Parts: sequence; structure tokens; C-alpha cells
Amino acid sequence: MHNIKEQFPILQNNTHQKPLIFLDSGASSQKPLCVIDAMNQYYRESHANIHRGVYALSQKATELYETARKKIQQFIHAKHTHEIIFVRGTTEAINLVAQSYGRTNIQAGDDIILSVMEHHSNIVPWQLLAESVGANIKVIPLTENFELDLNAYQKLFSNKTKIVAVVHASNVLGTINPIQKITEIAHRHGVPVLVDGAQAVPHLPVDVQALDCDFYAFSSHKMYGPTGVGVLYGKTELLDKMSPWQGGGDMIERVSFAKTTYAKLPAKFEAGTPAIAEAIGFSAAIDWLSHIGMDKIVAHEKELLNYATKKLSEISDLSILGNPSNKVGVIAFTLADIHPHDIGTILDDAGVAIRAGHHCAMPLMEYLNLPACARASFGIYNSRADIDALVQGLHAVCEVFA
Ligand code: 7TS
Repeated sequence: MHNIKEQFPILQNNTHQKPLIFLDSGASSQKPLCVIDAMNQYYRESHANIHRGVYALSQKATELYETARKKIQQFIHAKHTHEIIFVRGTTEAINLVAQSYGRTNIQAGDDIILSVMEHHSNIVPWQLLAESVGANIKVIPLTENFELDLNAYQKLFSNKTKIVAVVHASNVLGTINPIQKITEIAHRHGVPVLVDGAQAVPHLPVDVQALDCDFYAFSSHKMYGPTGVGVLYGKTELLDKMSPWQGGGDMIERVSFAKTTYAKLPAKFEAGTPAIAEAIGFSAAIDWLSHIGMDKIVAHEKELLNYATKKLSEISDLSILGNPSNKVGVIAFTLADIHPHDIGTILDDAGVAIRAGHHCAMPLMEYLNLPACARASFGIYNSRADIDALVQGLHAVCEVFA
């Protein structure tokens, strides 16, 4: 891991004359040179629109785009390449399922199960659906350790339950949820499960077949790839039955004013010209992650999390939110009664970038009875020295407010 940081041009820059210590990878990770170069090279050498050209350049671009799909399939161990649908990101993936699967299968009086630790992007799409069809949202509460309360979860099911949508790893608490168990319980009731994997795929090896989830959503930009592209994985038998949610070029088989028929998977869900360069950059990020090895990434981030937890716990008046037994490299905290925005601003002066606020998880904040909190989240490029800089910066915050 020692030369990883050197591969990130942005981490060679200074902020306020200090080297950038980036501890906000949960919001979006930085990009290694190989990803930046892959996109650059694509525009210089291979760009044309895909799936339509008879000429060599279009075929080359198509091949690169479809190779990206194949690499992602292998990375998350999906059974088929056509189960990988390119979308703009996690948010769009969840909206797709809510609007396409949801509108066909969820009716007035039906229940949708979510958890209290969801990001807004796994709450609001379901609320939009629930409002328009007259369905209800049921919420899985947390245990004292800030893990999902599986006993309470089991009690939420009835013959009205139509889908479960839960986060794999929380963007605030870091909690890694037992997806396999959650899926097994839902399937016993004949209910499909959507997993929001935005914070899991960058940090854990993910095998969608072993998890046995029905849908899995994630974003490239949190896993060292570019913004503007992400994935909806879905099981073939579900995706096949779902209607397209956007219409346009590339998603049709035949169009006439009398009747239009749709293309097969995955094209059915990819209307219009997609983010081609971004998919190719995403593909480079997957190659890069695979080359390092997810096992090494897990070990490095776990070591960092343990170190940071120990160091931050030594600061008096600092409280870390939650103590789940299994978590990714995310630490949310409060420091005395200092506003998290003040913490973030003072740390920024020291060159340390963290996030402060509600983290797009307002229902969780309400549950925790907090208006906001500060959050440090780690990536592959972070080191113990970065944690030391954070700790030093937090001491400076305490001095300002002493
Ligand atoms: N789900 C989770 C668990 C997330 O953490 C995020 C983004 C999203 C969904 C949405 O992803 P997008 O790529 O579609 O925007 N989380 C954060 C965060 O924690 N800080 O900024 C964005």
C-alpha cells in the first residue's frame, strides 16, 4: 500500500499551503492516474457512439463499453453480463427499481420495508412510489450497537410486504449489515430484496450470488472511478419481467406508431447514448482494484479504522457514533457541543477534508437525536499519518473553542 498515494495526482496538491489529507471518500473517492488516463486515451483514440456504427471506430468504442460491463459482472460475481445495467449511479439505480418494478408490483395498502440507517436515495424514491400508489413504508429500527434489529425486522413482514430495500454498509455509522440473513428472511416470505451497495463495493469483496439479493445498486465515483456512471445489478428473472422506465434510442427492438417492442437485457434499460467514457474509466478502476486485491484493501482499511478509533477515543469530549461489530472505514463523531461545520472548517484550514452535516441521512440523525455530526471516511490511499493529522487538527479545534 506504500506507493498508492503517489498514484493520485490530486493528493500531491496543497490546500491552504498544506498537503491535502482527504478523509471524505464516503462522499466521493479520488481518482488514480490510470483511471484519468483511460478516459483521456478513450477520447483521443476510440470515441464514437456505440451499438450503431458499421465503422471500425464505433465497433472499438462498443467493445470497450461492453468489456466494462463484463469486468463489473466478474467483480461482483453476477451470473450473467446482461444483469449489469449501466445507470448514472446508485440513486438512479434505486429510482429505476422503484419506478419499474415498484409500479408493476406494489399497490395501494402494500408495504415497503426500509431501515432507519438509509441514505435519502434509498428512502425518497420509495416515498415517491408509495405516495403515488398508496403504499406504506415500514422501518427496521436499530439495536443499541447501531446494528439492524433483525427481530424487529422479522416482525414487519405480512402478506402485504412487497419489497425490502436496505443498505449494505451505512454511510454514517459504517455498519455492515448481514445481507445474506436479511435476504434469506425476506425470501422466506417471497419478498425480493434491493441492496444499496454504494458504501460496500469500494471496501468489501461483494458476491451478489452468495448474497442472493435480487437487486444491487452502486456508484463508480465512490470506488475510484469517474462520476456519472454506476450499476444496477438485477436477477435475470426479475429484470426480464420489468418494463423499461425510460424510452428512447438503443432500448427498442422495433418502433412503429402502432406498437413498439423493446430490446433484450441489458439494452432495455439503457435508453439514449450512455456515459461511454465514464464506463471505460470505471472499467479501469475495477482493474486497478482487482490488481491490488480486495483482501488487501479490507486489511488495510480495517487496520486504519482500528488505529483511528483508538486515537479519536483518546480525545476528551469526542463521541464516536455507534459501535457495530462489523464496520467499514467510516467514523462519525461529535466533539463537545462544537458545531460539526465549525469542526470541518477548522480542519480544512489544516488541510484535512472531512464531511459535516446530516450526510443525507436525516431520519437517522433524528433517530440519534442529533442535528448533525462530523464524519471521517477512509480510502485506500489513507495512512496512519492522515489519522494523526486529523487528531492534531481536532486538538486545534478544541483549543479554538476552549
Ligand atoms: N447510498 C449510500 C449508502 C450513499 O452513501 C450514497 C452517497 C448514495 C446512496 C448515493 O450515491 P450517488 O452516487 O447516487 O450520489 N453518499 C454520500 C455521502 O455519504 N456523502 O456524500 C454522498
